[in-house]
Amino acid sequence: MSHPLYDGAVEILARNDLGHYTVPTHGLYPFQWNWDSALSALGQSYVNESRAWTEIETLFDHQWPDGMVPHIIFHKEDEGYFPGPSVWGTERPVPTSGISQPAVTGFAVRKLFERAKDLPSARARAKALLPKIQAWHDWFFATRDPEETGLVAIIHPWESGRDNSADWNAALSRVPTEGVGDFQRRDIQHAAAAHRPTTEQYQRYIWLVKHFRAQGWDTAKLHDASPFRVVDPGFNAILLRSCADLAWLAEQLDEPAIGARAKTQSDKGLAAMEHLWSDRHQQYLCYDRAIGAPVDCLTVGGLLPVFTAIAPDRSARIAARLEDLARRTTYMIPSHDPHAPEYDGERYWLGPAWLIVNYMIADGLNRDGHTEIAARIVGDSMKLIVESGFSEYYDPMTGAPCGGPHFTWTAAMVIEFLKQTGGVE
Ligand code: 9WN
Repeated sequence: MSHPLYDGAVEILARNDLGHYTVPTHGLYPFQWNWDSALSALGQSYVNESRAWTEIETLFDHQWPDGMVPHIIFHKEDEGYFPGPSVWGTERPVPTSGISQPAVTGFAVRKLFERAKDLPSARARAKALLPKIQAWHDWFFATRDPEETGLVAIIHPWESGRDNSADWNAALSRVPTEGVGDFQRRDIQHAAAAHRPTTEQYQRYIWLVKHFRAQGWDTAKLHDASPFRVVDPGFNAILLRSCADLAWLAEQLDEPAIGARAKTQSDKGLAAMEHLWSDRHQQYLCYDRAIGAPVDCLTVGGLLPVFTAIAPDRSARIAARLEDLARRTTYMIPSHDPHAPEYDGERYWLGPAWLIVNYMIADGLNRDGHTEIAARIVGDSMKLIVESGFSEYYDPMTGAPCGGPHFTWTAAMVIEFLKQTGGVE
């Protein structure tokens, strides 16, 4: 059965499909992005199962020998994006960036496997991916958690996927801008400057890239060498959910050693996550590892832990926080609390709602039985599409479309929501 929104979403996936990988949107983001690919594969799996596996396989074809899976793969040249391969200078056979992104692939591969129609192929493809995903997780724990706390730090705001979140303001202010040199931003040629990070933030982003490049992209050195080291509860929750899902997959695929390792990582991380809980704010907070202090900031990063198996009491409190936000917002979920001073409803991760975040949070809420607030989140997501199209993100008060148009992972999430709610068969 066809449905206009389903058809529209399928059209966007096709429009952005370059054969073995998908761009988030043409123009603004002309390459393959890490977590975009994993989440987009979910929607794609209903349209073309084999193509969905290919999306993730392509990503892992560009895994570094040390286990890292880069956040961007520059499959072919395109002058329309800054910073491109010459700024990163990672000297990989196919150029890539030198930092990573939220490790949502373990979760996505489990979903692809569970819903597969072609089971023999799914078994073979999941089994081949399993050790690669485990190597990536191991790389995170080895290089980003040198003191073995159970939680990893990001060393660049771009790694979080929530680039200009206020969570990074204090840590980023300690990153210098001296010596960065002149550069031309390309993003504001494709999207409104008011929807994007500031140029001062870009200067600090680029300073970090140049600093890491000066270390020869030796990823074992970068954590300690970086002035920016933040433990993000959202980022860790995604990684820990992927570890748990990988453990589940390993059991199905007779890989007991991977299963045991992944489970230990998930259990240890979940216990450590408790240290990020704030009783005062009734949500999790980031932790600035460079100065050893929590980050007093109310962002969606602190609500995302509901995506992983946190304790029922914590999950209930997150649900209550979301209910409170729902009373103050037209379209859930604002990426930043509208009462907070830094809130800006159109500026990227300082307020706007993102469908991928809505999807992950609704998934955890449904699992834990908080179905009413989950339904509100899914309902708002669909309303945004009907009213404003398949945009990158949306103003949570007005519903105005922001950022880039014809967005792949937004379309993929629409397919997911339609399937979940029985909107399409
Ligand atoms: C930098 C592709 C990516 C997403 C991120 C989002 C944005 C890039 C940018 O676009 O970041 O990685 O240039 O602004 O913040 O989450 O993966 O859609």
